[in-house]
Amino acid sequence: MKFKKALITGITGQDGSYLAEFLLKKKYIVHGIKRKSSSFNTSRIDHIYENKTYNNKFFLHYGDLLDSNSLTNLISKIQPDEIYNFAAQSHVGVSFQLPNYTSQVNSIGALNLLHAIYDCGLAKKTKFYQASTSELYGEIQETKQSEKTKFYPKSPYATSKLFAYWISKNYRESYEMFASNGILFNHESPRRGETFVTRKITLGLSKIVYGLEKCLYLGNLYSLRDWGHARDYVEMCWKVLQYKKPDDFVIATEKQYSVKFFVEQCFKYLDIKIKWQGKGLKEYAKIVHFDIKKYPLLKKNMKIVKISKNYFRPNEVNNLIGNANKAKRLLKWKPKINIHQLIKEMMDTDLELTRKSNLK
Ligand code: NAP
Ligand code: F7E
Repeated sequence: MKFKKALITGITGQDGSYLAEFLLKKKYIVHGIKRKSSSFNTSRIDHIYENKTYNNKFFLHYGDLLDSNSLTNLISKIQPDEIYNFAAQSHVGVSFQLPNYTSQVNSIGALNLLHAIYDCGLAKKTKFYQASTSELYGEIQETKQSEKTKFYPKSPYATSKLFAYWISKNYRESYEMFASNGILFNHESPRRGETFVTRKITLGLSKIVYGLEKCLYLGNLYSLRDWGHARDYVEMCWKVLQYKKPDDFVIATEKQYSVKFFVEQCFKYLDIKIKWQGKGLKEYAKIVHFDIKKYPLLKKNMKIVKISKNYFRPNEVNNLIGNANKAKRLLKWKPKINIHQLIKEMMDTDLELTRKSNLK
């Protein structure tokens, strides 16, 4: 039996790790590109590498989206059936400080990959998935954003992803390449990077509960996001490449919540009652009720969440909510995990992680 071969860029990231697990369960041979790093960067995939079931099925290679030679060499050697381009400088806030680097990796990096496929003579064989994003909608032009909504990127990150979106379409139309865009709305998990807001909240509150930190500092509490679960969404990325033709799909839960709501739900899950006071940069949440036996290190009236101007962006995307009708209809997909299940999984994992690291 011939197994399909997939190549994943960004395999050490949140989505790359979940997609690798998903494809291995589907009997794919999975190759991943990891960057050279001065410290270990494979914690999200070590468990796969160490799993004997996946001996000779899971391979890691050094490479970089900015090193086109490494991409051409790998693609020519592996001859993958599917490539998932997840590699990116993916932090919107950071992209304002690293606009040039972000554009190189996210825009030229995607082009490097597409052209490597073309140069290797694989334009008609290798399917290409581009990790596009709801950030393309930025200053929204329609209340629920679909594949037809006009883009209005508001950050170097979003603008760099706009190039990647269009260059993928260009290669589709110019060379009949199977190149598709998944326009994914925010998706989170216990493997989410620690500087993205949901993980910052679940990890930050866990550290406070265990006495390792005193306060959680956040930026804009009022931005609205459509948050799904990464494990759920990578299945969708795969489905996008199994569709009969290359196309672009919005993936979203179609439900919207504020950052403040996410914070409140985490406290609710912990069974700690808080009260918000103040406005603007002076807004804060203080503890009004909790069980001292369960949380001996907390104190009543302790200011547990404060606002810091450091976490505001020069230009904010305030309001995102997707319309995933096309994906539901054509790919027979719907999200399985709701925000409360997501919060439970993230809080439980971070509490356990903090408890263990506290014992060391
Ligand atoms: P992530 O956790 O930040 O992972 C990014 C990955 O890209 C990491 O493996 C990183 O390697 C790698 N990378 C960065 N620069 C690279 C380079 N120059 N060459 C090769 N690899 C490089 O991101 P994610 O949340 O999994 O998201 C996956 C993709 O989907 C990204 O393209 C992101 O922009 C896009 N996206 C994400 C969301 C979301 O809500 N998560 C929504 C829409 C779109 P290191 O581990 O070495 O840093
Ligand atoms: O911010 C606000 C922040 O950094 C969400 C990336 O995966 O999803 C992600 O981009 C919201 C923003 O994600 C803090 O201002 C408040 O309004 O978690 P985030 P993001 O910017 O939506 C899209 C779809 C991607 O494609 C990206 O790759 O939360 N916020 N206080 C904060 N954000 C952060 N990071 N830290 C705070 O303290």
